[in-house]
Amino acid sequence: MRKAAILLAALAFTFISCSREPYGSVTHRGRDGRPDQWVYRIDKDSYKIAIDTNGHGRPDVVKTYKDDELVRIESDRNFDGKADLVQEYAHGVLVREIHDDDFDGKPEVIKTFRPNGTLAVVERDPQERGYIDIVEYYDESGKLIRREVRSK
Ligand SMILES: [Ca+2]
Ligand SMILES: [Ca+2]
Repeated sequence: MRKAAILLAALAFTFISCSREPYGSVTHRGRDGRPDQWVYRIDKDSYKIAIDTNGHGRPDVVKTYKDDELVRIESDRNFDGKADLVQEYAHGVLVREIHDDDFDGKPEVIKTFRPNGTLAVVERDPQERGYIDIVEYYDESGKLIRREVRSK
């Protein structure tokens, strides 16, 4: 289950880097006439909106919509062409974040949020091997209440 989650995240992380083909139809251009927003249809219910936030010509934020509801935002925060933060939404509320905070292309932290927006669980893979080693549980005030270290 945990492994599947990480695999899924890894898959998600490849989206920006391996899309050599066009990012989709251009829906907006910057002042210099260069495209800075694209829409890409996945299937009849889903599409992605890709946004170039810093004018370097390729998307660094990709939002996925299903039935016109935001379900996922992938961000490339250091502009190296690879997504390093994935945020998942359910009914407009952030439920999960997958972080690659050292920008090496491998996620090391997964945060899960409660429906009221408070952080509930942090799963850590500090060695970035694709397994969760540490699970931290937080109460609604943000206090760490339990920390589990998983043995291999
Ligand atoms: Ca990046
Ligand atoms: Ca990483």
